[in-house]
Amino acid sequence: MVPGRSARAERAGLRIDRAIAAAAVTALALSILIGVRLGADRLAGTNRPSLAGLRLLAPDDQLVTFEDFELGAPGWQGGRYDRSDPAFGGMLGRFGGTGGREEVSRTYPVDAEARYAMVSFDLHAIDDWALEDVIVFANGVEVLRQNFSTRPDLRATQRSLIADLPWIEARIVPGPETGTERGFAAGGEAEFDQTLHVTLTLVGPPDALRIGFGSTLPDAGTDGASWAIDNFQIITSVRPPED
Ligand SMILES: [Ca+2]
Ligand SMILES: [Ca+2]
Repeated sequence: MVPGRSARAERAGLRIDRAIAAAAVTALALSILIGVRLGADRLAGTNRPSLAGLRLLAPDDQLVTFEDFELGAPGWQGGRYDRSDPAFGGMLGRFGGTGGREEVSRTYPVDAEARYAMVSFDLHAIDDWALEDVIVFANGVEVLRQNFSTRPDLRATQRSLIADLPWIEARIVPGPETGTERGFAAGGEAEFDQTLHVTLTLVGPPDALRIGFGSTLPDAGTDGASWAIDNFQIITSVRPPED
């Protein structure tokens, strides 16, 4: 369970976990093929990648938030907002290194009946990365560590590390512009930009769900390399996303 979950919800979540385990068996064969291509891996070392998908609102779903950051980034602790490059538009960012700590976060109320929370966003890695990480947190727990580089000698080892926890699934798909020069510093290939579409499915979300971000970039500034978040969405449901 996500930290903060009530005992009643944990009992319900145990039943849900078994249902998810059965569904995951059928999905695993296909997802392994995609995961190898993306280089996804579990933090504990077991390959367990999966496909990204677009979720449309169903009758049981609740839209908790959708934020495109075109007018600002209200409610984000440590947040800032940038719309200085028209190729990117408004986004939550840009940020540099945080020493690996969660320094940008927002907390959302979750309906007590919700069994799943699907958190999705675009993750931009801008300019010259050398396999440093962007880290995603759920209620303070590290759930995803994604490194980046468009340097030709480092690009092949880029990968996603998904926490080996029973209550988290992650789907990561490169956006169509990834690996090209999109904006900000326009230099050589090392300053190309990347965009990943990330979807996290949390089983048994707590009543107050905090999503946070940090990075291991060495420089707190954003001149050499930076990251940003856009199109941040949370949907909760009583149904698993595979339905
Ligand atoms: Ca935007
Ligand atoms: Ca760039």
